Amino acid sequence: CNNSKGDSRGALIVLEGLDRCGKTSQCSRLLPSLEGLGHSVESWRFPDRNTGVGQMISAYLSNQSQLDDRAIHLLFSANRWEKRSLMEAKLKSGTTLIVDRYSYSGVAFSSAKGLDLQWCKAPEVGLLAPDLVVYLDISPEKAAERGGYGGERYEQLEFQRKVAQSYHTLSDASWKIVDATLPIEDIETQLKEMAVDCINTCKNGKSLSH
Ligand code: DGP
Ligand code: NA
Ligand code: NA
Repeated sequence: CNNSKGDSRGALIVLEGLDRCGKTSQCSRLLPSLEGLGHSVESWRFPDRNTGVGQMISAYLSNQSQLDDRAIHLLFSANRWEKRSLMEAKLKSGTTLIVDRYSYSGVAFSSAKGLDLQWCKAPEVGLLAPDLVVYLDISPEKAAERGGYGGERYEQLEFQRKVAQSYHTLSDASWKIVDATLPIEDIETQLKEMAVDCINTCKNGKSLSH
């Protein structure tokens, strides 16, 4: 397709799912595979634990600090906001971003604690909208069997069951659901195909939204 404006942008591709669903491995496989096709790609993740806010989040997740449920919710959101302008610049310059967790994690994990869904969504309004959301689908029970959880705050079966319900509530028809129990190569093939389609749509002029 001919993009006469010459301003082709990168795609914002988000992977979501329960802890131990395999997102992180898939993100790291997708990166070189898209680069191999000649695309400019970066792999990002939220929470980004490298910032000051990210360090507070990390301390909370490893149970080194206690925070009010709403306070930590807003910190997770702030952690996305502090990366927003860089995210926009990267996308506009033509770089595709593969993002391991985004606003949906924010809403799914906090609403699983019983916080009001609309209250959880509010601080996410105005962040860049993903071009593609892929949900790596696994039951909480199967996820828990996978080599055990790492011991962080949310890695408990009962809680993950609630997170799964929240994701189910949040998901819409635009989400691509991938069976996370398939062989790792099969998941990779599906993801690559979806990502390439999405990158091409964005290149061909689909505008960035929020
Ligand atoms: P990860 O680094 O992907 O393992 O994420 C760390 C944990 O934090 C994981 O259990 C998911 C959870 N999480 C990720 N983003 C958010 C968020 O925005 N809000 C809340 N409450 N939890 C989140
Ligand atoms: Na985790
Ligand atoms: Na969406």
